[in-house]
Amino acid sequence: MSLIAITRGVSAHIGLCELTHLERQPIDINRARMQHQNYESLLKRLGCTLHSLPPEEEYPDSVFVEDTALVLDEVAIILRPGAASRRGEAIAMETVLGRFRPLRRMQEPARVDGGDILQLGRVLYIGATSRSNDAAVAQVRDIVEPFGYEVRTVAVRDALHLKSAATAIADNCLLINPQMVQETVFHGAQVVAVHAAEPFAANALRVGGVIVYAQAFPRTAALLEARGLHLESLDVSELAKAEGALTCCSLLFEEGPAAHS
Ligand code: CIR
Repeated sequence: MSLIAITRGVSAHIGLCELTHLERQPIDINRARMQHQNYESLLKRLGCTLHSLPPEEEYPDSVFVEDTALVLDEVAIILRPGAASRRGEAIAMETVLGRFRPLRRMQEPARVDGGDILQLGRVLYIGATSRSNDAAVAQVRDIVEPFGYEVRTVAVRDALHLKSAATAIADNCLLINPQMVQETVFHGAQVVAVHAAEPFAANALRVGGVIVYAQAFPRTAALLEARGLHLESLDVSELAKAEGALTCCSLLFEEGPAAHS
């Protein structure tokens, strides 16, 4: 089975992105595009089949494709992103994801970004943040429960998304910032805390047995390597100015036994 990675090029207007916890800084579009290309090249080198979509120039944040959909083995849910400026991004994903999964669509008034949905086996944790609401939790639950998934909500402090605060680094093991999310909410999962001097270091992208990780967090990287994890580090500093991290820039999933047209 092959791992599919869906990405989208960086909009020339990324400087007009949504920002919640960061001050606006100028973003060098050429550097941002170079960093994004390096990200795509690394995913290919790690064995992903890359579907690189062209930039959607009118959507400043559209490089952050993770927020547009939730892809499970059985179904893909086209989400309603929490920021009104981002809603249109999800529409373009329907055509692409429809090739791989049966589709369901989140309906108004529900809203949630994919960055708020963390899958650990058959459990989906949904962050309660400024981007999500109870209607989204209810709709996701209705769609996924018949497939045997459980949905749990998680309180998140001072972070844009749940996956700014916690991401999986191995089966049943999470990298977390304990200031942003309580480790006990992840029933039984092992947790590793980020280095205290690196509060934004909890977003890691697991690709097979490799952890794709931001160069900006060397102290947490050292903690992870000391645990025997294989890291591939990337400079994503320009994308970070748009409050994006590593998981945000792709939708990653197994191609699956049968494609759906
Ligand atoms: C936003 O605020 O929506 C974008 N500037 C950043 C989105 C990052 N996405 C993610 O973490 N999943």
